[in-house]
Amino acid sequence: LTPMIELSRRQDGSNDTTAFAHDVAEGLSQRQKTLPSRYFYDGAGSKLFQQIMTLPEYYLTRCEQEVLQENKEAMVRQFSQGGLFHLIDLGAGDAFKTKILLSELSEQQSAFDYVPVDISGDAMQELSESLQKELPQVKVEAVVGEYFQALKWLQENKAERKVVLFLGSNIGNFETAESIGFLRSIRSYLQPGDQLLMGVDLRKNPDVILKAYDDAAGVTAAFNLNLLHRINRELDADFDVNQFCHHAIYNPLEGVMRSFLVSKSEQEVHIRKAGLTVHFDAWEALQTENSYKYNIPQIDELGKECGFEIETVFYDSQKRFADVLFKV
Ligand code: AVI
Repeated sequence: LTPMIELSRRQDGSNDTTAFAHDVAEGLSQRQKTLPSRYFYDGAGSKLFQQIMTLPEYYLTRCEQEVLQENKEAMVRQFSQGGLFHLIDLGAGDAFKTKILLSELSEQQSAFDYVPVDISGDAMQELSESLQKELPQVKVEAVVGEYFQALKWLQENKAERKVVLFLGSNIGNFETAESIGFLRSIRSYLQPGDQLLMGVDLRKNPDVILKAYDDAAGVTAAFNLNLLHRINRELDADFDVNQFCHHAIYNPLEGVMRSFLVSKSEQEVHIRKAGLTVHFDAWEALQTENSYKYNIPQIDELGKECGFEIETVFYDSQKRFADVLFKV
């Protein structure tokens, strides 16, 4: 059996209920209510996200797939320059896109092992099994945990060469200060010769961006609203989910897509496991997600602030998305 390291308490990938209750209570007690987007990804939320990735409006996944497909040879050559390495995939999920690189790595007979990291234990189990069938020659050591827990893994294996993958524009869901903190901590566990391949959604026509987060079929709305269903399920709450709607706006000055849940009426919600009663005014907005879009000079600056230097920028044919290879 493929080894799995379990860093989260629960197998189903959901976070510890106490931490969830704490974060929900904190977010909903603020004057401008918020909920952290990392709680989108319970079982139902992860399935909805998989659906989002196939939507015609959600260009990000297809664009990144094209970037990887068209540049896999060059990427793998650049990864393999320094010999034996660990390929660490932060937020691997079903690793649909990483498999493009894994096949190419096998093809070029690179000396590496694969360390997918994800908060979903189910996803890591399925990925380990699917890789055993599809690419049995690849050595896999899946890690179940949040990003910061994965950093511990990096620390323990500090001396060995590493290539870190942070794909899918996941960096976009961090605030700028968080991005800096996160990239700096990754950097602190890396050595000269190590690399980071990071997926970034680029600034573009605001209409294109907006549609990606407000699709015609309403899958993104369901994904956003699932957060309330999850609070009902896990924290014994009584959100009337029909009394909320999804609303998304793009601010082209800041380059940020913001998503909200808006209360359609004045209402009270009881969240028993958080010991909280929350009042919503009619049309009060609760912010659930930020998705930052960047241009390359901003990414260059972000990298430099965190001790990384751009080695190569790989684009899709429409320059909607980039995978940026950094070196330490
Ligand atoms: C996971 N993350 C990069 C997605 C994004 O595009 O910000 C999550 C998402 N939210 C709505 N649609 C997709």
